[in-house]
Amino acid sequence: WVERLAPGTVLLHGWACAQDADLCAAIGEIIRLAPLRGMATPGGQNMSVQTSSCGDWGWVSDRHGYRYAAADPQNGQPWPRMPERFRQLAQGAAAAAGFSGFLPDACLINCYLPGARMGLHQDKDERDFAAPIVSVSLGLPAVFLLGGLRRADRALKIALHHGDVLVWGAEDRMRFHGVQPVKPGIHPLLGERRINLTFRKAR
Ligand code: MD5
Ligand code: FE
Repeated sequence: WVERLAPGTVLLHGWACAQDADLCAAIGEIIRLAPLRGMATPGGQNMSVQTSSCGDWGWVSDRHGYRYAAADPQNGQPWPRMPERFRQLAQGAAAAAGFSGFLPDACLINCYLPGARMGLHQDKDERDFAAPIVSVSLGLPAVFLLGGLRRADRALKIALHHGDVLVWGAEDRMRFHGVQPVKPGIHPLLGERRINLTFRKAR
């Protein structure tokens, strides 16, 4: 079912469940070409989440800052192509949430092992804040923190399960958000991890 959490925030429960095996196979192929890796923040902290990317642009972080890069810094090669089914999934979910014509050029793959978390932050490395962001949750469940436009604003806790798709746009695009530490568990398809696909228009 479709749940509007805020004016520009829509949770599509189980939206990706029917194609979970196809998505997992595609993720496996991408991370064979561009392996998941831990990145350091500009402050020198190691992130607990492991990341990779596909599409025209990949999100990278190092001592010089956060940015989108056309090549994987680990091997100098372009990121793997974004599979057609990824683009269709993101575009369809965005349209169902009221954002038609979404054409993502970047897909970040975040892998959370038990204990991994993401601190409160805003997504502001993209050029065009008018495009929505689409997030697909797979594997172990997680508690998502949906904050406000200021860091100190109280955050809503939202349970995200396998197959859930969240779309953010308009006035909610710049909300602070994060993910609480993932609890240990075993998912039948993905095993001991949560994978999140984040689709964006980076450039
Ligand atoms: C995740 N990833 O579950 C999340 C899904 C990231 C990240 O946050 O930056 O890699 S995307 C959540 C998101 C994106 C844009 C806006 C908002 C949430 N929001 O306004 O809450 O790995
Ligand atoms: Fe984010």
